[in-house]
Amino acid sequence: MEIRNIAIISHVDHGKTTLTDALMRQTGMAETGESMDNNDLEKERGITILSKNTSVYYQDTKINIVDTPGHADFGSEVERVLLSIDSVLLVVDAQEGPMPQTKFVLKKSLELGLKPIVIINKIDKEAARPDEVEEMVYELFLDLGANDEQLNFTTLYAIARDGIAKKTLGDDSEDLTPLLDTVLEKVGPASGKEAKNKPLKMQPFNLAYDNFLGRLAVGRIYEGEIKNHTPVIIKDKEGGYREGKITKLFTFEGLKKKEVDSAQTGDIVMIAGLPDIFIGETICANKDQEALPAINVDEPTISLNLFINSSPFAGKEGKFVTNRQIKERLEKELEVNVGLKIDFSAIDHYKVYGRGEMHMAILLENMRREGYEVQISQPQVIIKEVEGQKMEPFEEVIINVPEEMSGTVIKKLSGRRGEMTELTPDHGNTRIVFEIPTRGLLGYRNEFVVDTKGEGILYTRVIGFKPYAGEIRKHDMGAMISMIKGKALGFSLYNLQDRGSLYIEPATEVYEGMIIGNTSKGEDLTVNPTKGKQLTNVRASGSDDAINLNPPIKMTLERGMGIMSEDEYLEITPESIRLRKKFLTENERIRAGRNKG
Ligand SMILES: Nc1nc2c(ncn2[C@@H]2O[C@H](COP(=O)(O)OP(=O)(O)OP(=O)(O)O)[C@@H](O)[C@H]2O)c(=O)[nH]1
Ligand SMILES: [Mg+2]
Repeated sequence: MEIRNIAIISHVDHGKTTLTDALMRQTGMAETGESMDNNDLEKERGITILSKNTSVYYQDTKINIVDTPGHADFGSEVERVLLSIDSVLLVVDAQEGPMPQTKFVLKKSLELGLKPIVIINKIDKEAARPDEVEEMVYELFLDLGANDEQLNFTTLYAIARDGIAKKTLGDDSEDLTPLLDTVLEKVGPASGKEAKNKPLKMQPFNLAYDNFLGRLAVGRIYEGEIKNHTPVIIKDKEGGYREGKITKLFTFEGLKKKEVDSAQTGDIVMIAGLPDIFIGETICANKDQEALPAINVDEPTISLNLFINSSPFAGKEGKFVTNRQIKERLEKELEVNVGLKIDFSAIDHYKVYGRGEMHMAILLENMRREGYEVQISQPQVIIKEVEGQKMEPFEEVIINVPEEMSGTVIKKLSGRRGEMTELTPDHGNTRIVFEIPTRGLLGYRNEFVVDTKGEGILYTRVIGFKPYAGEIRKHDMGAMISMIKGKALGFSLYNLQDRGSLYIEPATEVYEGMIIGNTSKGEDLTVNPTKGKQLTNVRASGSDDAINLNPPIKMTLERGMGIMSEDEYLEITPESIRLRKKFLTENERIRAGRNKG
């Protein structure tokens, strides 16, 4: 049977998974309602976090499909996938047009010599402008240096949600047949005869984990055949090799994995039995074979310290709270989370290194769902030294805001050592592009939302390490800190809300040292949120319910990571996310402050 290997790529939310699901449904590989986004967090957030494999059969051909995540924090994962497939479906929203991540994934694809098939999706949207968007995509191909062959791309129009693809906008197609036909026509078979007769060569581009089987590797067979229960040689990036044995072998079929005895050249398989296998190594039949070109995994850019929860409320909500339980969980994470690094050497914490705030937040969110309690320190940018020079990660920030807000945005980013590289009008809005140290960007997102009244759009993407940009002064928000343990009362919160924005609502249990809000003045303020009503202050109906409280700013993982200061911890439990001072009493904080100075 012939094989085709493709990946679906796009900016976040443009419809990759919806399209993949529809392809599976129409080829009989999945039922209505089944989706590639199948872990809880993906379902809840409505985004793809991990790239995943499936395959469908069409006209006696097996089409392996990798559905990739669109969020920029996972960009390096998409890059790895692109090395292992033969073509991509580039999905572009018919209203939004090409967005920052469209550009990134297209650029990588073109550099690798792939010939994308373009799918203008969501043509059913009221504000869809497929012709205009097609033109914009063409411009983007040009800008990115596409060669003639690549420029001559095929465009399809789709309503992925309804499982429809068309070759021209006027077609009355009712399913995805035009897309499947295009794939067979435009994407070359995964291997020729020559490769088939060679000894095995396969390369993992992803990892997975199974409680019984241990680490699993997902990879493409470039040459020869892979057989279950056979010994193999693993060639590493340093030119060394080690021995191993395949103990289980799977191919992908719809949403399932199918256990097989052997698989052919060109196929994408998942194997068990190699507990120390890593991305980009070459699995082959004998040690004299040449290794495939290595696949690089991008380095982490930020780090944070992870502790056992030491707050006065520790252990109240979590099932797993001990050092040992947390360590085991983190070790398990390393089996699959390729961009993550963890240093276990410190006595009182684990140092976790990741690719961005979202990347870190997903790990922590998964842990709290599973019943873990932890607390973390403020995320820090990784600074390294290369040939005597201090280097730090930089990001490209692409912003779209109403014109009148652009001044504030430019001023803030410039103040954080950003350099503007583009400023263009965009349909009544302004498009602003900055290059800025990640350090300057940490915590900016929350300010951006406030400054642009929620109307601005902000995308960021790591572009690599560059020379250290010098000191960045950020004006820290002050914290409103509870001086007491107890239940917050509406009456006290009402009085406090003039002095800043609150993170809690009435009846929230608080403890001494817990941060219940920020202060507009910018200085820390210790308060009592549990104070009862004083008779002289009773007004109107006088009941707590009648008090007009502003809705609190809900503390989330990402918000907490963004606004926390160096002398604070974020406490993360299955039920709650609380910000607290490292030193819980005011006396301790004063003493610590003195010692520092
Ligand atoms: N109107 C309309 N909405 C669509 C269409 N296709 C997908 N959507 C919606 O767009 C949203 C995002 O779809 P997904 O398939 O999750 O997007 P994605 O590209 O996989 O997103 P990430 O994996 O997070 O990058 C969902 O709410 C879909 O229902 C379409 O053809 N028309
Ligand atoms: Mg998706």
